[in-house]
Amino acid sequence: MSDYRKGMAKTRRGFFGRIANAFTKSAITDDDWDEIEALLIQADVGAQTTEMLMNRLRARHKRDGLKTSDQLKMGIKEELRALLKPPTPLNISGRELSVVLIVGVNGSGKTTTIGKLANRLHNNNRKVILAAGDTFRAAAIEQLQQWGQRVGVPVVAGKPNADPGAVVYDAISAAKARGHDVLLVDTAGRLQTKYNLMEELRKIKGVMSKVVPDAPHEVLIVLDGTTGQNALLQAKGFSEVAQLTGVIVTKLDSTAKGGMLFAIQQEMGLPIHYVGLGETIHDLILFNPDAFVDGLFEEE
Ligand SMILES: Nc1nc2c(ncn2[C@@H]2O[C@H](COP(=O)(O)OP(=O)(O)OP(=O)(O)O)[C@@H](O)[C@H]2O)c(=O)[nH]1
Ligand SMILES: [Mg+2]
Repeated sequence: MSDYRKGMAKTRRGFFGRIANAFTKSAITDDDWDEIEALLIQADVGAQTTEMLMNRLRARHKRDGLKTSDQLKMGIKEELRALLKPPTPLNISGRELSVVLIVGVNGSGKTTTIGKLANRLHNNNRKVILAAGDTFRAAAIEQLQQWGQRVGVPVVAGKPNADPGAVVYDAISAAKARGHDVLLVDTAGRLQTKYNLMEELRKIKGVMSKVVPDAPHEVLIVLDGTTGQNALLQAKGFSEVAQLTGVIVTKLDSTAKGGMLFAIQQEMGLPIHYVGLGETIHDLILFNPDAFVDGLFEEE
């Protein structure tokens, strides 16, 4: 809980804090409802999800006679909480080798997240290995190798501009030969609208399933928590090509919004596994819906 309180200070001072402050008057006027609705939209909750929330809140207001600002604040917290599913563990156990493909647009935090996730799994006694599937961006290979060193896990890499499918093939072979049980595959950032790059992703997936028939076992999109509604378009675009299985939201420590998570769960139905609350190796936290909603509103 305290990780969320600390990490989400910006979010709390932003739009959700203003929602909480909207509940300080004794009587709730029409203007107040409009203000709450506008703030939810500005906090990136999304038009569709906001409308549904407002309807539920109004119904609740009528039914339960929510009068004090505290009651209404509790009401909105409960309704927001109800939009979030409890987290599910990653599907990376019970087989010889589990393969996790990490995808997303440029700079969303993929490589950093792989480093942090590798550290978590390594500390849980998993035999982790990393694949430097971003052969495109200069210095991407070194960046992943540095994470590998920091965590203490091997990294399989090719030459700059090598075919990422070939690197992935080598990494799976190495993982099997050396008895590793989790392979995390980094990929180059790409816009979901770029056809050729999305086809490359399809090819990478194809290579995986050729070597390990049911791989990849997880396809996780890393979404930058400061992106807002565009994150939904990213998730939809990547899902069409790479059949996403889950989401990691980074940089929640750097946004005054954070409502994107509600829209992602409501409209995509994808599980959110982890959130990034900072740049250090320890700043990847299991997604906790209760702590997240508390973190949006509660004062220290
Ligand atoms: N504040 C904060 N910064 C983060 C978080 N996660 C990643 N970053 C930063 O975001 C920047 C980009 O991270 P990368 O991991 O390189 O992103 P990427 O998606 O691999 O980028 P490309 O490979 O270029 O597509 C770095 O400066 C990271 O330190 C987070 O949870 N919080
Ligand atoms: Mg990267």
